[in-house]
Amino acid sequence: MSQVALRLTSVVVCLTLLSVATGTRAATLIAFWPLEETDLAQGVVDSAGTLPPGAFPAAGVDPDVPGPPGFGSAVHFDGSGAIGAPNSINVGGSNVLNLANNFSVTAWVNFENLNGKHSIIGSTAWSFRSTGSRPHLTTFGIKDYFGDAGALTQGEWIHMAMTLDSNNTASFFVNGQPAGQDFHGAPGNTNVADFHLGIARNQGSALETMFGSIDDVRVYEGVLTVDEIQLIMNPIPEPSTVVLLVLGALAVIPATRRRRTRS
Ligand SMILES: [Ca+2]
Repeated sequence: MSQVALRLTSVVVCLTLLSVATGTRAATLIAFWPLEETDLAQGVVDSAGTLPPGAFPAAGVDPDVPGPPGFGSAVHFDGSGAIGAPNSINVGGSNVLNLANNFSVTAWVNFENLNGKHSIIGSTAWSFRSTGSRPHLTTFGIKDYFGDAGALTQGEWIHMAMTLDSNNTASFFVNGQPAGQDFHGAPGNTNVADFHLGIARNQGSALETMFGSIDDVRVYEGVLTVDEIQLIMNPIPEPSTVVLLVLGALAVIPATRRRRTRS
C-alpha cells in the first residue's frame, strides 16, 4: 500500500472510530489532494477518487517541495499569473464542489507573504484563503467570512481549516485551535466554474494567487468537529498504531455485547 493510501486509510479508520466513540456522524470526504506529484507532467490526483486528475500550469509552480513533516511533498506557488492564464492547478469539480453550505475545507499552508489575499482553493462559488493575517472564506457575491486577525503566520507550515454549517455560520481553525467565527443569513451560490488550487477564481478581479506552498488539501461535505480536524492535521500514524486502534475497537465491541447479554 502506498504511503498516501495508507494515510487515507488511517484517517478514515481514526475518524470512524472517533464517530463511533462520540456517536456523531462523520463528515464525508469528497476531494483530497495529497499533492505527492513531483513532475509538472503528472496529473494531480484526487485520492478521494471523486474527481479526475487535475492539471499543473506550465509555469509558476514547483510540484516538488518539502511538505510539513509526515506529509511528503508539497506544491509551491510563486504568486504570479493572470486572469485567463493563472499559475494554479485546475482540479475541475464545478458540479461536485459547488457547495452552498454544510461543508469543510482543510489544508497545510506555508505563506511566504501575508500581504493582500492568497487563495488555497477557489472557484466562482467560494474561496478559502488568507486576507492579511486572517483566515477568510468568500461566498462570492454573498458574504466575506473572516476569522481572527493575527491567526495566520508566514514562513512556517500552519494547518488551516474552515467549516460552513447549514445555518451559514463559518468557523475557522488554525493548527487545530479555534480561530474565529462569522455569521450570515444566506447560503453561497452554486453556479460555478472549475475549481483551482492556488487562486480564488479565474475571472473578474479575484485571482488572488497563492505566494507560498500548500499541501494535503481536503474538502468534506458536512461539518468537521475540532477533534476530527486535529486528527486530519496529524501525520500518518505508524501502521502498528492503526492495527492497535482497530484491534482495540474490535476488543471493545464483543465486551460491550457480553455486558448487554448479562444484564
Ligand atoms: Ca503531500
